[in-house]
Amino acid sequence: MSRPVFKVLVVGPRNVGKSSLVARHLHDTFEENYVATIGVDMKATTIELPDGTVILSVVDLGGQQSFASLRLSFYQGAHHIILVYDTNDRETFDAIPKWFDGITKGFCFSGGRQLRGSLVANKIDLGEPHAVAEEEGRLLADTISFHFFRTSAKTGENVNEVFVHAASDARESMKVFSAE
Ligand SMILES: Nc1nc2c(ncn2[C@@H]2O[C@H](COP(=O)(O)OP(=O)(O)O)[C@@H](O)[C@H]2O)c(=O)[nH]1
Ligand SMILES: [Mg+2]
Repeated sequence: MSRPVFKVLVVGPRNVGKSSLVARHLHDTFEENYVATIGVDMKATTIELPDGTVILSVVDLGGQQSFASLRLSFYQGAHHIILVYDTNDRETFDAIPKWFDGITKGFCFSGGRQLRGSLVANKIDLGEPHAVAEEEGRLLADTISFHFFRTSAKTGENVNEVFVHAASDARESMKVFSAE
């Protein structure tokens, strides 16, 4: 039986932990030393859902401004967007609406497809008080109709949940789509 493949993008400002979340999910590892993602990194992962296996093609997009037009081309056809900020760095949270706008512009709405995604508050292991309160994150997630997660790539808390949700949400979107 063929397995459905869904395209998932991990996006957001630099240094928030995008690549770390992907590495935690894929290899269950964590690296303290920062290595900037140059351009784009693509990985595939298999997710077992209760009603079948799906494959996610995970695109980890470098946050540098010079890659803005490259990013735009990747947004097209994405099934789920994982938008990440650092819960201890307010600037990264304040930048999220701008990122969301960029995604909306690049995303192709053809055929009535909806933009679906998750808003991820990462680095919750760094302790209270966080620069961005949990409630603010939830409110923003509600505003853009994204699912909200609080994660730590360092401890692994909630990381797999994000990818499992992305997989089931992506598949759900296809059901809605094909039912129309
Ligand atoms: N304490 C802590 N540090 C993290 C976490 N996630 C990432 N980092 C660190 O933050 C830095 C940036 O991570 P990286 O994944 O490269 O960010 P990216 O630019 O968004 O891909 C690295 O030094 C990571 O070790 C986390 O959940 N907790
Ligand atoms: Mg990176």
